[in-house]
Amino acid sequence: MLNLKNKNIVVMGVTNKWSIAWACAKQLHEAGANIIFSYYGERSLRSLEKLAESENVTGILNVSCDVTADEDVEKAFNTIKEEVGIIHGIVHSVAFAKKDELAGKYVNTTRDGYSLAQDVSAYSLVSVSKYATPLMTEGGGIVTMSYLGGERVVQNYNVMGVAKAALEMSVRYLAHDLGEDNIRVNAISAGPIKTLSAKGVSDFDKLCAGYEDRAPLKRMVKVEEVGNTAVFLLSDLSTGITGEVMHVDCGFNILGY
Ligand code: IMJ
Repeated sequence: MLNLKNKNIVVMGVTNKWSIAWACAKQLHEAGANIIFSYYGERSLRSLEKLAESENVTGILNVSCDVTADEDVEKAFNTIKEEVGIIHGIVHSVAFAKKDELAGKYVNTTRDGYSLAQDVSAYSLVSVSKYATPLMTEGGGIVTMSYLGGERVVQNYNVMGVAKAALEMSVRYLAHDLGEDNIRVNAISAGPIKTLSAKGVSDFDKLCAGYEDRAPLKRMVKVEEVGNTAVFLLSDLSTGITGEVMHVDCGFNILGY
């Protein structure tokens, strides 16, 4: 049942070998899926080409997609339609906020910084869903990445936390809309992972140390565990699950202290 053979899955958001999107692609590939990568910028394309060679996970298509422009999202999915035909799943692993707004006080968030974070990190899922669903004629799954800072205050997460709150609520509204087409929409709320996006975060090492002490499983979550959950949520083992935000965080979110 956990077999994604002949399933075409779009993976958005690989920038380097630490990317959560890359871990998802590897696990999906191992489960038999055909992967279509969407990338943003030449540097990410070169990363994808290098990774394909070194880790033997080659996409059936690499397509450029700037998620902040509807025309570009539309164009990307038109290309996918022409080259591949139908798709069965999407991994949306895309987020961005200005670095200086991921430190200090949330009250100092600028209007521009707020819209940028919302645009790239939350609205992009809506736009992608709109242009991708016409290709999902056999039903399918959409999975996005969230974080605990979208439900509770996590120091420095600030404007990204508010974007993740919007993203998680979009998951529910999209699940409601797309259910009739047998398209399921879910989020994975991953524990902290040392990606490039996390490395610059102030006090990240301190946060990790506290995590290993306090999380029920007494360790950090592995990026492969997030990838495996994406496989599950895109497979027929999870056909009853939609609109869900699934914590893959070694249990950290249950703590009340
Ligand atoms: C990010 C910022 C502050 C605290 C944080 C994080 N904690 C964790 C993260 C505690 C775990 C990583 N995370 C969950 C993210 O969603 C990161 C998003 C992000 C990171 C950057 C860094 C570089 C940059 N812009 C960014 N935009 C989004 O310029």
